[in-house]
Amino acid sequence: MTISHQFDAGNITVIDASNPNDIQLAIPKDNASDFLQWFHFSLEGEIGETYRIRIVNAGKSSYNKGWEGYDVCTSWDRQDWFRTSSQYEDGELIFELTLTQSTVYFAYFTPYSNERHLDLLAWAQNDIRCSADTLGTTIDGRAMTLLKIEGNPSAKHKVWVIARQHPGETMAEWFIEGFLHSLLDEDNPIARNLLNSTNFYVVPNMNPDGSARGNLRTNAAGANLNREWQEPSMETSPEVYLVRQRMMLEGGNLFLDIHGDEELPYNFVAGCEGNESYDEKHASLESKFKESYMAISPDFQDTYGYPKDAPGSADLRIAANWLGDHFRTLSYTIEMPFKDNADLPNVVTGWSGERSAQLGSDVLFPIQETLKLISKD
Ligand code: GEM
Ligand code: ZN
Repeated sequence: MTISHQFDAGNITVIDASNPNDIQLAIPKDNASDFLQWFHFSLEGEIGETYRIRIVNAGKSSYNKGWEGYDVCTSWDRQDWFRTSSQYEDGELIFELTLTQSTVYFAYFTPYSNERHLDLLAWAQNDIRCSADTLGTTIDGRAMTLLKIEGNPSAKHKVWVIARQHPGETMAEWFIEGFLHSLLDEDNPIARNLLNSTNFYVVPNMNPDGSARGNLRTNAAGANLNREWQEPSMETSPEVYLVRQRMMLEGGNLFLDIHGDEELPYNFVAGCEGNESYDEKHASLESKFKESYMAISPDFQDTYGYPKDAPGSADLRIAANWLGDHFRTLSYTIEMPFKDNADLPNVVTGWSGERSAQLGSDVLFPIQETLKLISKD
């Protein structure tokens, strides 16, 4: 029996794999940091044999409440992913599977590989309205790619959508895939309406190095990019430095930062209520965005989410907070679950890449509705 992780975003350590009924694994930390939660590995064994796996350091992960009610993402063909029932007991994540073919893959969430990322960039540029800018390179030498989608030379709005600052939150790039497919769909009336008045600036992967390395939360320098927005540096957070620099150059009327959440089994947003600059106008834009999102998608809700920041207490190192304060406009963190949407569970897949893509497609409507309010200014 062989456990392997030597592939894109692979991440596991084998403690003891001598007994198929008690395979002991551990999740390594992100490089140069103490964060740990993302895992991705393959198991090759005997068809018909049952393998029982214990991730023995699950209780030491960054968000260990994330294992309560969590089931491991599993795939035979690396395309179709489903959930394997799992238990979180005494700090260990335990699951077992009987092989119906010789190799199976397990991951914290459906992976989004660098190859798929490059395919998405290439596919998008096939559309004459979409062009790519390399803003610079990351610490490991990967391109920081901005996609510009411009439908009308006289467009007056600019919308920015960035994703996967936290590389293990792969649902974020699945969201972008769905978002781009709908935005560039010539038969989508909301997309056509939006592109008549709005240019889009999309960064599908803010952290390509951390993604390939199999990190949960950091880049190649061990930086948590979503704490770098107040003072980014080319030395430790070039990804943020380059994108923020371009945002300052271009400006923007609406900003979305796409993430995943380990603990809350819901889709939700986190806003700028703690910013000192937060006012009634900003609050009205947030209300419009949320009510529009709930109108178009029963997968979105506004009952559960992060505790609200007290007035004036916002951490401006966080992208959405810094952007909302600097540009004085709607700036939301969108969160999707690693578990499932408890309001609309799917016992086979849990929350999935496909459902993330659908939510990304649906976000066109709240963007449209919120820009109508912004246009009235
Ligand atoms: C979160 S964003 C944190 C937002 N918190 C509040 N109170 N606005 C992060 O970076 O910790 C996003 C994420 O990691 O998914
Ligand atoms: Zn995140």
